[in-house]
Amino acid sequence: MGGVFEVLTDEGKMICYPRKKLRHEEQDILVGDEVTAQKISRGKGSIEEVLPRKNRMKRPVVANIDQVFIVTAPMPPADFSLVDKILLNCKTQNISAVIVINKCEAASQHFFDRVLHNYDGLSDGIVTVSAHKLIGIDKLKELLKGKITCFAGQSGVGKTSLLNVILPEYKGEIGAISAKIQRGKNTTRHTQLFGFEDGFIVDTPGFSLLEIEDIKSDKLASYYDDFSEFSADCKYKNCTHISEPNCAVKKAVEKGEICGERYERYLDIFKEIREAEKNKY
Ligand SMILES: Nc1nc2c(ncn2[C@@H]2O[C@H](COP(=O)(O)OP(=O)(O)OP(=O)(O)O)[C@@H](O)[C@H]2O)c(=O)[nH]1
Ligand SMILES: [Mg+2]
Ligand SMILES: [Zn+2]
Repeated sequence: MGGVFEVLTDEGKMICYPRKKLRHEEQDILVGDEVTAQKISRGKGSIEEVLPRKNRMKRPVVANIDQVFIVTAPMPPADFSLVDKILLNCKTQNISAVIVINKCEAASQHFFDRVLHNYDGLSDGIVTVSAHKLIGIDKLKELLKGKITCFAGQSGVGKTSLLNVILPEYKGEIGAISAKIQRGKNTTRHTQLFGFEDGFIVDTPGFSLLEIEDIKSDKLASYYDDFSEFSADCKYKNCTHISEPNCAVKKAVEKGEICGERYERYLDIFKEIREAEKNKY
């Protein structure tokens, strides 16, 4: 926070400033980074070096994550495009992703069906939970063991509420949902790691915009596992499933074998990436 870092060492936590050299190189230090640090006095030190990362997420900004819990809920209205994008980022960074449906006590059957229709088989599991009614919490704890897990998702879905239940000593601030605009209030402001059962949990600020930067538009479809079983039958080998003739993916959408609203969002994400590419070159 504010250029100061908490580093966990064999001797406990140490408050560290980055070495001038690191600041000079403009090498950013991320939550989750492994670093070498030099002790200066009791509980204080300096970060000397950032060690190579096994992965890094752009949003939320974290490094060296084993899995992401993509938290979604019926309230505020779920943004599945954001879920798609977080899934895409997990794929490119080799991070497993679990979809967590929070506020299950307030969700309709239609909502569960919709999540399943969109994502069944596309993540490393879908878990139904409620932070308020303490449903599914043991299952989450089981999944958290020994791993570094990042909670990600829209503002107001209940990431901090879940963490508070899992780790009562965390005491993260919880925000109400704005009744007027039906949105979370961006309550969590920074990303922080907390130890839990030989692993770590990371609470992160909610967000709504996410730019896909490391996937080229013509490769986007290759990250959609739900398309791949059909795309072999497209007329063109490099079919983007947009307007090409004899596209097996589009046919599967028409027959309801691929989730239609997920395909519609694919078109939007494709367009977004195309626009960004145009502006770049
Ligand atoms: N009905 C219901 N509401 C919940 C549940 N869990 C959290 N909430 C409510 O959802 C609202 C937002 O909760 P937070 O935990 O602050 O959400 P967040 O995802 O951390 O939001 P940001 O920090 O803004 O990203 C609060 O009003 C919570 O009381 C739940 O299981 N059921
Ligand atoms: Mg929060
Ligand atoms: Zn096609």
